[in-house]
Amino acid sequence: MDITLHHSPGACSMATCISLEEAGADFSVNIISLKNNEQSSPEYVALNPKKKVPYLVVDGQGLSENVAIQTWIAETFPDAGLLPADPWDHKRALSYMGWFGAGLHPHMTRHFKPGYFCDQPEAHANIKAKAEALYMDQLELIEAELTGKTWFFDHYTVCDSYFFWIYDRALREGFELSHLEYSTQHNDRMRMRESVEKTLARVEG
Ligand SMILES: N[C@@H](CCC(=O)N[C@@H](CS)C(=O)NCC(=O)O)C(=O)O
Repeated sequence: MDITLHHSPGACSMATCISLEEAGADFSVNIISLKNNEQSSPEYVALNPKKKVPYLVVDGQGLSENVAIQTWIAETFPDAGLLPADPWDHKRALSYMGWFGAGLHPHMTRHFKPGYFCDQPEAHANIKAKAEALYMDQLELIEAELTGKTWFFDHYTVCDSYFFWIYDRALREGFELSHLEYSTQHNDRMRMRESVEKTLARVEG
């Protein structure tokens, strides 16, 4: 299988990369620098008109959306056990990933790029403050889910890879997270995993 992950440093495709490492997949990474607006280059738009990362190309076929890609990784490399086997827990895992992708990520985008949403620079600080508050509300809910737990389920899953990015990105944006005890411990635990060490060294620089 020929697998290429299109990724930008700091982007949510970091979670995809961690899961590919966890799966033991043989894959290459193609850097699409969002900082340099490479997602809008004619070459990339021809590949992925959504102008987003992650984008996974497997034997010439492309797949977008973290939820779908993470599910594909887990199902293609079943020995890694990256999704719960129980049907209900399996759907709960999809629910977590849907939540991270649709319930948190958009707030982060507003914090990171307020100019995408409003042309008036004087309003940007207000957009950022609201986005941070909305993101933090959701993080408090995740903290409750993680309380007393090592991982989201009774073993490591793609939800843990995805949440690593959700937390890490907030840290990079300067959000105060230390009071989120279990989420912070989750992050510390993740940083000790080979998949995360490899990802940070390989694609984050
Ligand atoms: N719904 C997509 C969202 C992907 C997304 O928004 N990725 C960001 C990076 S974290 C991106 O590519 N942004 C392009 C831009 O900022 O123009 C998913 O969950 O995979």
